[in-house]
Amino acid sequence: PELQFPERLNCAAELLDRHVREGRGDRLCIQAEGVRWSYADLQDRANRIASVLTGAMGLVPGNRVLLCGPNNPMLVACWFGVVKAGGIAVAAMPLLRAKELSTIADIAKISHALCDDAQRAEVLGAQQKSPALQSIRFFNVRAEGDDSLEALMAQASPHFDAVETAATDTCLLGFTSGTTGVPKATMHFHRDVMAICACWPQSILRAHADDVFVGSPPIAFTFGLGGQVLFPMSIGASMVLLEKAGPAQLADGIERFGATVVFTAPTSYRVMAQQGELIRSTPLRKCVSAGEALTASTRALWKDATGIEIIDGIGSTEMLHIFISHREEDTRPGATGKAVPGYHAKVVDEQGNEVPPGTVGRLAVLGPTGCRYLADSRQTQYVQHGWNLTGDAYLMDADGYFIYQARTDDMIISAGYNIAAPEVEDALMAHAAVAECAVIGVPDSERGQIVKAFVVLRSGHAGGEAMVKELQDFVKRTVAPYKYPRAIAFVDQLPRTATGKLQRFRLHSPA
Ligand code: 3UK
Repeated sequence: PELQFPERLNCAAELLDRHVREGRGDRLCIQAEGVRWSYADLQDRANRIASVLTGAMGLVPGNRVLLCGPNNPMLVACWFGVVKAGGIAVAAMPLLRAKELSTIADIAKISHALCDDAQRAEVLGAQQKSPALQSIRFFNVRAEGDDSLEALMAQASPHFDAVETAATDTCLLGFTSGTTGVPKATMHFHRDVMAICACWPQSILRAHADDVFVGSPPIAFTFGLGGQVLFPMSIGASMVLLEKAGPAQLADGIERFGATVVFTAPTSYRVMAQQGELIRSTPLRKCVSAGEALTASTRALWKDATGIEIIDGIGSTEMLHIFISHREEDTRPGATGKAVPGYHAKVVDEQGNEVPPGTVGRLAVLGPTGCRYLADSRQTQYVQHGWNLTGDAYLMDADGYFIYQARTDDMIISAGYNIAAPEVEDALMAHAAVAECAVIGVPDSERGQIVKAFVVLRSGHAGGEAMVKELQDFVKRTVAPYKYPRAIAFVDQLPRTATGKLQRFRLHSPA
C-alpha cells in the first residue's frame, strides 16, 4: 500500500472535499431514514458546522469535541465539521449516561460538544460535573425556536477551507470498550485515518464506488467509523446509516437500501442467518465480521444460509482498525487469517521472543498505525520494543495463518493444563438448552484454577443438579474431558460492554 503522506494533511479534506473538487459532488454519499445526501450535500453541512464551531462556538485547532448520538447523517456531518476545523473528534457510545460522559469529558479534556437532541439531558448532566465542557449545541432538535445547531448552520457560511493540519496532528480519540475495567483514550492522527483506508480495504475488502455500505457498530467504535464511514468515502462509495441496528433492523436495512457490504459482529450473523432467504434476495455480496472471534460454526451457518463467505478480521481501538484478516477466497475455518499487507504480526512469549509455529503466545503487531494512550501508564504494557501487544493469545500454524485462542486474561491454567475459555464456551453453546454462556478460571487450592461456567438457559429449561451433570457430560463428549466446567452457575444475563463484548472480569467479583 501507498503510505507516504505529505507533511500537511487533513483527512476530512481527503475523504470528503477531494470528491467534490474532482467532480464527484453529485454522487450519493449518505442514505438514512428519509435522507439522501450527495457528497456535495455532506460537504455543505460539514462546512457550515465548521463555520459555527470556529465562529460562535470559539473552537481553535486542537480542541476536543464530544460527539454524541446514534448513527445518523448529522452525526457524520459533525465528525467532518470538527475534523475540517482542525478539532479532535471524540465520539461517545450512544446511550451513555451523564456520569460516563463526564468521565470521558474529563479524561479527554473536552471543551465543546455537538449532540443529538436525544442525549440532551445526559450531556447537560455531564456539563454539571465537568465545567471545562463549555460550549454545547444540539442537532436533530424536534422542538421549535431553540438553540439548535441547525439554526446556527442556516446562518453560517457554506464555505470552509479545511485547516491545514499536520499529518501527525491528532484528529480523533477512540475510547476502548472497557473489557478490563476503566476505559482508555487512544490518539489517532490524520495520517492514521488515511493509512487504514489504504491498507485493509484495498487489499482485502476490494469494494468499488458503486457499493453501498451498512453496519451495526456505532461510529464511536472505530470498527464502525472505519467500516461504515471512512472506507466507503475513501473510494467514493455510499453508506446507509441505521440508528437502531440489532440483527432484525440490520437485515431489514440491507433489504430496503440494497446494501452490498455489511459490517457487524458474529452474534449478529448468527441471528440474521435465520433470514437467509431474505438476504439471498438482496444484492449483498461482502460480509465483514470483527469485534470477537468468528467460530467455524458461525462461518458455516452464514455460508449455508446466504451463500456468502464472511471476511473475518481482528482489529482494535488501539490499532484503529483491522490488522489480521483474509480474503473470501482464502479462508481457513477457525483462523482469523494473515497479517494485512502493510502490517506485520507474530506470536511471542512472555519475554517478547517469537515462538515456533503451533505454539500459543501473545499476539504482537507492527504497522502504520499503533497504540498511543492519552496520559495512561498502561502504554508501556501495550507497546513493547515498538510492537503492539493486543492482549490476545494466538497461535500461528505452519502455513502462517493466525488462530485465535483467547484474551490472554482468559487462558485458564488448571492442574497444569492450558484451557482457553472461549473453547469451553463454544462447547457449551452447542447444547440446545444453552442460550448464552461465559467461562472463567476461579482459584482452587488443589488445581490452581478450575473452569467455571456462567450459563443463561433458554426458556423452558431449568437449572439444577441434573442440568449441571448434563452440561458437564456434554462438554466432555465434545472437547478433551479435562476442559469440562467443574463449577456451573445459572444466571439471567451476562455482563457486556456497550459494544456487546463480554466483561469476564465482572464475573470474577461476587457483585
Ligand atoms: C477482540 C477479536 C478475535 C480481540 C475492533 C475491528 O474490536 C475492535 O476493537 P476493541 O478495542 O477490541 C479489540 C479486541 O477485540 N477481537 C476483535 N476482532 C476480533 N478477536 N477475532 C476477531 N476477528 O480481543 C481484540 O484485541 O473493542 C475491531 C476494527 C476496529 C476495532 N476497534
